[in-house]
Amino acid sequence: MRAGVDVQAVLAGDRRALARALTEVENDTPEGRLALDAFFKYSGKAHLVGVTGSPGAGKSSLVNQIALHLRHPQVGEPLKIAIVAVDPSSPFTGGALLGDRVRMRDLAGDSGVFIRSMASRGTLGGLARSTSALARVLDAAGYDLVLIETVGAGQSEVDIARLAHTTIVVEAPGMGDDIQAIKAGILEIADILVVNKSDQPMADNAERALKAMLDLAHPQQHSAFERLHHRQLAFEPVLPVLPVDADPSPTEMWVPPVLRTISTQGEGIEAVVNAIKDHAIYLRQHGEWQQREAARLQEELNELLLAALAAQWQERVDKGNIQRVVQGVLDREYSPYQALQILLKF
Ligand SMILES: Nc1nc2c(ncn2[C@@H]2O[C@H](COP(=O)(O)OP(=O)(O)OP(=O)(O)O)[C@@H](O)[C@H]2O)c(=O)[nH]1
Ligand SMILES: [Mg+2]
Repeated sequence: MRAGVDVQAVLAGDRRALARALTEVENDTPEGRLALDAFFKYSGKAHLVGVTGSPGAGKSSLVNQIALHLRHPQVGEPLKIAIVAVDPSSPFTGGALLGDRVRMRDLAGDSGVFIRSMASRGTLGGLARSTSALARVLDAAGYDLVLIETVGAGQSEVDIARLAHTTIVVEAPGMGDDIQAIKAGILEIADILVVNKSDQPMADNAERALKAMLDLAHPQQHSAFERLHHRQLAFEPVLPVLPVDADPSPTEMWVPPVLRTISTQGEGIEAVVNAIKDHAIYLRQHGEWQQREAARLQEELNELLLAALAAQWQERVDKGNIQRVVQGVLDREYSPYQALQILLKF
């Protein structure tokens, strides 16, 4: 017999129950959906930290070191850490998972760490949704910090920045001119920039290039989150967008630090951990933490509503009729707007 998700056991810290819950949620089963509903009210506390960057830049090594550091702090209590590795099953990076597991062994056996690999299957949108759902379960399960590793590639980078409170972009030296090409895009998403493999030659160049890019960037930039969400909300929301009472001071802006690390030797990690903590403080002090939660939840609701309305409409309407109207547009018989009027009457 198949047991469902034991929400209470997950909340009580049962790792096997958690693993099972994550599987159901990742597979988007009916049990998984019910569990997500039940977990929702316990979520909203964890600091979600995205780690992205080029294949092989050292993301897994860095994540490993950050987790180790937070588990063995010099002062204070160790945080409970969850790691979600979005398994890059792309042809470029296939096979990285085994390596990740090997490096993650430093953390194995620590009951305050939970590591989960996720297969990146399905559509990008689906991946973003399931990453967000897994993070929500881990958050509800009491993990203080959820590190989400994903290979930087266009949309997935933007998705991670929209999900995470703090986005770390990891680069390695020796990419020469590529670093310029690393697209001004990373400035849109990076809250913390890391030049990993600084034991290698060209680390200075990489650092300089990143700093130069930052200097060139618009000085008025707020955090990555703000830029993305303002852009996102430029889309017409279907639901009213409720304002959040927050007034970020324009005099105090988060400037993404550029930090050097040697993840294989654990060097420079403390500065990264401090930057993560500082960023969380910054977000909270400027009301961005709350704004971001609000924006994310409202977007989610908006998306669900749009999808449900479209599905309802499609169920109601005869496919043949839709096709005829679409054909009418292709034949220039109706304009798209006229077609819409017809479709809405079906
Ligand atoms: N010299 C040097 N090698 C490093 C450093 N950090 C990581 N590496 C090595 O670089 C390789 C890739 O490291 P990973 O941590 O797997 O990189 P990744 O970005 O997670 O890789 P993918 O997930 O496959 O994109 C491994 O062989 C690491 O041992 C570093 O600071 N210095
Ligand atoms: Mg990796």
